[in-house]
Amino acid sequence: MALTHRSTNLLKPLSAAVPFTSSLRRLFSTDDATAITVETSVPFTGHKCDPPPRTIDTTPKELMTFFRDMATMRRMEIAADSLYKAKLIRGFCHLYDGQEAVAVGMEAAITKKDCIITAYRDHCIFLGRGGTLVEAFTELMGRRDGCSRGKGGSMHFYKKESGFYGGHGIVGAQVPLGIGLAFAQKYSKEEHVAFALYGDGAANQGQLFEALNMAALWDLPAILVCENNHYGMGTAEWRAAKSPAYYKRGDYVPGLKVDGMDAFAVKQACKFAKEHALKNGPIILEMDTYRYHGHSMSDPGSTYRTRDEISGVRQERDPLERIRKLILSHDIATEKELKDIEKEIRKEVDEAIAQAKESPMPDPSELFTNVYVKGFGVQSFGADRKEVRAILP
Ligand SMILES: Cc1ncc(C[n+]2csc(CCOP(=O)(O)OP(=O)(O)O)c2C)c(N)n1
Ligand SMILES: [Mg+2]
Repeated sequence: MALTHRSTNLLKPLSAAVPFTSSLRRLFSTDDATAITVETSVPFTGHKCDPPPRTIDTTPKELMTFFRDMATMRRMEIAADSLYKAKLIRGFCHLYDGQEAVAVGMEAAITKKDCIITAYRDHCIFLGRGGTLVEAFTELMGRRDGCSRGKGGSMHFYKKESGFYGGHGIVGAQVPLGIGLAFAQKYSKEEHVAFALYGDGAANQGQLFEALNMAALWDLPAILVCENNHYGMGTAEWRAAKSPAYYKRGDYVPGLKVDGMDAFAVKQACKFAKEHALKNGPIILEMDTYRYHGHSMSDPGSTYRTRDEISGVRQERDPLERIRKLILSHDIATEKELKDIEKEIRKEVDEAIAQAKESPMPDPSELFTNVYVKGFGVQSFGADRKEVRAILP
C-alpha cells in the first residue's frame, strides 16, 4: 500500500548516518575543559544557499543540558496525556513528544531577545523559552496561575518577556504575525530575529507566501521554520503537497533541509539562519521531524500510519536517545546516572502537577479582561441586531 511504501522514507536520516563513535572526536582545550566535536546525522541540503558544515563543537555541559531539557519536555507531554485522560485538562491538547530536538536546538542557537511564534503545539516551545512546569500545567488545567492566566489553555501559551508570542490555533495565521515581529525588530534597528514555526499542513497555505513576499522585499530578519512531522491531522504530506520539499517552497527565498530529530543539526541550522537573516533577509528551515502522539488528544494516531512506522522512528531517530548515546559514548555520564536524572525529572513533573492543582479557577470577572479595550465597553446585540442585550465592561 502507498502509505507503507512512503512511510519507510521516514527512517532514512539516521539510517544514513555515520555511527556515533566514528563520527565523533574528542578534543581537549587549554583550560582542560573537554570540547567535543559532533557531526550532524546527515548533511544539510541547501536551496539557494551554501549549507553550513556538518561538524559542530559542543561540551559535556551542553550535552547534559540537552538531555535534561528534552527529557523534561518528554515527561511533561506524557503527563499531559494522563491528565487529559483523567479529564483534568479539557478542550484541545496537541502534544510535542518526538519533536523536542527542534525546541531545544533552536534555543541553543539564539537568545531570548530573538522572538518565537508558533501554532497550537506549543507546550515545549514555552518550556524552551524559560517557562516553568508549574506555569505549563496550571495553564493546561485552566487555572488562575497559568502562563495565560488559565484563559488560553493548551493552544495559547505565551511568555512575552522572553520573546514568546504564542501559541495560535488558526493554522498558518502565526506566520504573518511572525513576519510582523521581524518588521518591528528591523524598524527598531535591533540585531535580533523572529522565528515563525508552522507545520507541513500549514505550508500549503496562501498567507505564508504573501507574508514571505513582504519579508523578502523588505529584507526582514525572519526565519520560517517548517516543522515537517509528515502529517497534517490524519493526512500524510504526500497527499496534501505537490512538492513536499518545504525548504524549497520559498522559491526566491533560500532554504535549508535539516534533520529535526538531531538537536545539534537544529542548533547549527538556526545559528546559520540567524546570521543569514540579519544580513540578507528571510530564510526557510525545514525540520524533518515526527510526532509520536496523534494530532491531538482526540486522535489515537494509528489509523493513517502503521504502528511499525511509529516504533521504527522511535528506534532509529529518537532525539533523546541520540543525545543519550552521545553522552555514553563520551563517558560523560553512566547509564545509571542518566536514569537517575530521568527519575528526578519525573518527580519534578509530579510536584509541578500537584502545585498546579492547588491553583484556583479564574474569577468569572476575568471573562471580560484582555478581550475588549479597557474603558470602551462593548454593546452586545440580540440576533436581530436591533435590541441591545447587554453592555460588557
Ligand atoms: C485555518 C484553519 N484550517 C483548519 C484548521 C484545522 N486544523 C487544525 S490543525 C490542522 C493540521 C495542521 O497540520 P500541520 O500544519 O502539519 O501541523 P501539525 O499539527 O502537524 O503540527 C488543521 C487542518 C485550523 N485550525 N485552522
Ligand atoms: Mg504536520
